[in-house]
Amino acid sequence: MSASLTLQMTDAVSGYRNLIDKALAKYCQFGEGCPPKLREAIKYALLAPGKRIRPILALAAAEACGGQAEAALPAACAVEMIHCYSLVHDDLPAMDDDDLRRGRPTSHVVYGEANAILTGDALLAYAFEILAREIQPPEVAAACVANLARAAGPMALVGGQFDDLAAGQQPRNLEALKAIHRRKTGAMLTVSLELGAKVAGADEDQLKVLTGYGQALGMAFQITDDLLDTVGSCEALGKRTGKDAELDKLTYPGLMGLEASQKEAQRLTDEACAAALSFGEQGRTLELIARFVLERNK
Ligand code: GRG
Repeated sequence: MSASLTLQMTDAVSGYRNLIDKALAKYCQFGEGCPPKLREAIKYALLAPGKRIRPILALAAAEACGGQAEAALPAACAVEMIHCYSLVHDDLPAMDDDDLRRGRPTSHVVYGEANAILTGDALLAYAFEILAREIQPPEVAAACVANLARAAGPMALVGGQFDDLAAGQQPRNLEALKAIHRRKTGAMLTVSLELGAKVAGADEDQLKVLTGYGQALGMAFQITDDLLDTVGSCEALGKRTGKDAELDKLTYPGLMGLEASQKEAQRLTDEACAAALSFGEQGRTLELIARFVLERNK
């Protein structure tokens, strides 16, 4: 990644990251009834050094639509909680069986399998509590709950994961691959933007542009993820590489080759950038995020 893009990106999102990290830490102060060990396991998973792309997208979308980033913080934290739950469960021995995530041993390695399952369950439920309790007005809260539940549910995240795990029994073609990525990766990125926009009172046209941006970004993100699993470094990524081949997963480089995959990721990134820039100056951060997703090495 170019040094200048790294600098611009750090500059544009470090304020967002600070807000998000402080809010996530605040949400980890559980009251009576939450066992101390469970609190520790939740903090371990949620406060680990991830890229925070989804919550950053929520805040950037709120601002692109003329709203305040702070008002979108509960929505931003809720999407990161769902994302972290999905990572903890994805790493379990029954799923991808990983021992390294975000540069650290995975939750089940540190806390045991049953406790890692419960950590994910807790994050899943807590995300919805936060949305329902903290988003105002109540109609917007209800819309956010419904959208996030859909993105995390059987027709999106869980359905995509289900088919991904059964990749050996799926048709091995581009359509099947795209259908998995749209649900497993794209839906959570797109809903992050939608929630931020809804809190900011976005209109239908703004939501439509953001959905287009999210879909292109989601696919570019996943192609890059596949490429990094093939040619990236375990050290930079903080997770094991070569897992896709080991698990016989359907991937872009596997189906299209490296060069065509890189070209397709570039095309989708250009599409996302054009959508972002239709917001004018207010869409600059979204444009930077799209370029970062393409050029990232972790
Ligand atoms: C268990 C329901 C359920 C779903 C799991 C997260 C997931 C779905 C699978 C992880 C494997 C994978 C490669 C998913 C697609 C891309 C993705 C979600 C990568 C991880 O997200 P990043 O790169 O991670 O934003 P950080 O750690 O930076 O937040």
